[in-house]
Amino acid sequence: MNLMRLTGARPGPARWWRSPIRGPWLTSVLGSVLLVGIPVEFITGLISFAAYNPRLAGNNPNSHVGSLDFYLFTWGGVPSWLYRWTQGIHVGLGLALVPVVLAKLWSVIPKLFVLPPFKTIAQLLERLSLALLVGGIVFEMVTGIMDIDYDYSFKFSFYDGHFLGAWMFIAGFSVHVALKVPTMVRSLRSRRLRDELRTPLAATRSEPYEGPDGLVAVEPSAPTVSRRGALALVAGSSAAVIALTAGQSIGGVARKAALLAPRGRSYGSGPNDFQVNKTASAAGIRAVDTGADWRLTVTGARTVALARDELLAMPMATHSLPIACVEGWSTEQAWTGVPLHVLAALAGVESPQGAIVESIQRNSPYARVALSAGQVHTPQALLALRVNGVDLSADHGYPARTIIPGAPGVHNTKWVRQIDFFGR
Ligand SMILES: Nc1nc2c(c(=O)[nH]1)N[C@H]1C(S)=C(S)[C@@H](COP(=O)(O)O)O[C@H]1N2
Ligand SMILES: [Mo]
Repeated sequence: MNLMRLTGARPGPARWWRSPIRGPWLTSVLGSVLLVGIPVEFITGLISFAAYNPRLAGNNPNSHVGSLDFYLFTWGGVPSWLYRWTQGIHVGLGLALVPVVLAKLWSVIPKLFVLPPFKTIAQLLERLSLALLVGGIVFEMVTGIMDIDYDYSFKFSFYDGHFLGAWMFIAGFSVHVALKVPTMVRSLRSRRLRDELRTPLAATRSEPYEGPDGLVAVEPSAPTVSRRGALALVAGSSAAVIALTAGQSIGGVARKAALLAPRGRSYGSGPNDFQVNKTASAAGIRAVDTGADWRLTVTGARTVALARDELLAMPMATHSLPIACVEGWSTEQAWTGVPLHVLAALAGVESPQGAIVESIQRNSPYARVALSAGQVHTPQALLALRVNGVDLSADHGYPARTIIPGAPGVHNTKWVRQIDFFGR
């Protein structure tokens, strides 16, 4: 395709892109995968934002949308596996859908460059919904992947951006689905998937020409890939993405296969060998802060300061609980420590309505975390001192860290210095 041809007598988009497999059937197959996948992403995403308990003062201090909180509940004593699964699915499925989205965009590319862009008001509205749809999905994929990669170079809060982007995207998505489902159903019926999967390159023909507004090229070029080949490429890419990331949540030897997982895959040896996001030195934790002079301060009806030995002498519990990071990785370990409700009672608060947990660490949005009543009441919620039978390592939060069942990873504060309990 040369420039003359591109600029010559208004060839129209259908002539620029001539792949013989581009057409309503292929677009509809890809669209039907997204029709299932996108709602799962949206719902697991909303769960994730709710799990941050934005309505609790103190959470998301950098957020502007925390006050837009429309959730009718606070995240409380939920099953410990819940967030691990919803967030693992959100990130895992989100990454696996990237090849599908790219293929879908490729399949409709003539539509994105239609000239003039609209002739009627109805077309204008459709174009606007397309802008939200395409702009929204690209924005969500880019910010999501940047967050997983620990790249916060964008100049807004990820929480705000990914949340508002999701709502804009879903608005465009809803309009698009309402407009396109009839076409999708018709197109899917026009060819059988089973037949298509048996059709080799040599027998690949373009779909019937639909006119200048359609996806099928006026003059299709000779096929270089069959439809089944294109679908296999997309499915294979998605499978590869899952294979190279799932190990970060499965753990054990599988973790070594998580080549796409941005965090290191080994953290030394022994009981403390599991994921570390932020090391003690990266968090600016000095040895003097965590040495013999360290005290845990608990406040409520009274204030009590406790040395680590005093905590170890209190009634302790051991629970197998996950840390489930918003970035999708998770890891389950056996934590030993003092249940939070025991500490609340020590501070004279018999029925706590919530708590604020503070870290020695400064300059981190999560150095101060608000917990809900349900989270403090959950018998399994711990101030952990030990993990897998040994003391916490410096990187895992020595002298003490909170482990809250079913809370997002960031709410499991490391290097805890103070806990304020509210209530009576
Ligand atoms: N003080 C402090 N606590 C923290 C963090 C932190 O940066 N500082 N990171 C949080 C995050 S994002 C997660 S997922 C969990 C587990 O992080 P880790 O792998 O660094 O232990 O700890 C949380 N607790
Ligand atoms: Mo995290």
